[in-house]
Amino acid sequence: MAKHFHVNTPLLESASMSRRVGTTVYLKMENSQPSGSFKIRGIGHLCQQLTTQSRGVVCASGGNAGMAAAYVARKMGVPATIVIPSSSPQLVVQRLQDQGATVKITGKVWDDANAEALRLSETEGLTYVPPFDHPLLWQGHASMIAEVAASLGPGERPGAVLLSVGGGGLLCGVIQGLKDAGWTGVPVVAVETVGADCFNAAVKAGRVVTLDDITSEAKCLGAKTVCSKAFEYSRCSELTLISELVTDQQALQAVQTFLDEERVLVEMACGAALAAVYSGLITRLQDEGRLQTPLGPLLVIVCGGSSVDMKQLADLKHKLQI
Ligand code: PLV
Repeated sequence: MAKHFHVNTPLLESASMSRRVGTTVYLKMENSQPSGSFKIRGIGHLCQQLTTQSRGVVCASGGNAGMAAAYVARKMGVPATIVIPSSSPQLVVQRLQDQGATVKITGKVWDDANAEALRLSETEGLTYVPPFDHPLLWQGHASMIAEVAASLGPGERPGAVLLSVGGGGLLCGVIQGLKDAGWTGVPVVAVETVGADCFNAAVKAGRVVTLDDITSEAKCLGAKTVCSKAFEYSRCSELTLISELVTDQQALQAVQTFLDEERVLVEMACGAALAAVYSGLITRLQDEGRLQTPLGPLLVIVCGGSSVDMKQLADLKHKLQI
């Protein structure tokens, strides 16, 4: 069996983003993973550990965890059932089926789909693959920071890391990777969209809370409850974890600017993080003294995402009146 399913992704310097924030911006291009997002790192690692004797896997997903699970299962020769909510765009169904998965649509948001996935794992004896809340996922995701460390070389470290948060798996993996690299002090800017803001809500409330609904169009950030590890990290005094929100309009605008300037199409879940550069959020954090000035290189996790094509982009622009 393959040693792992993910690929080493490029670390690219963006001239236009560097100009905007006034420091070198490095893009970790997780969009170029075989499943279209970083999710394959964690899910590949988890499946290698847990599914050697499996009758099949079941994963509840907004789309990208499912894409990763379907890809890995196909490579392992194991059947995959992916449960997605009705809010996932139709194009996701086709892409999952292209990966050989059986697709089931249940409920309105990810949490509903997850209840069904858990039920199927019980009744059908399938191995449940969680999309964001498992130590093996975080361990797998951490490999992305190890790659960055190897690319940057000795002595160079990021001034800050920028990423988006759905259920918090990417955040936990990146923090794990920063710890492993000896970069614990590097601030992490964790971005969500308004209406898919379970991490920000937990930070504000001082406890893990469950959102009433997901009202953002960034459906792959749409978990109602953040994983408790992410919340724990937000309380950890050794870490600098900054939770910020952008609007759906800012996230979508960022998708478009990124397409124009970097020639890469990502989904809104990723646009949320990119918006921190394009909307001036990073500069504001510096003005407020929450990030240093001058700032060391900004590492942007381009988490990617498959839930987008030109039609979906046009539909979202229409819906959000951009
Ligand atoms: N998406 C999960 C959870 O959805 C999924 O099932 O695919 N960027 C992209 C492109 C993503 O797909 C996700 C998660 C994230 C960022 C956020 O990662 P997380 O959930 O580990 O914080 C409901």
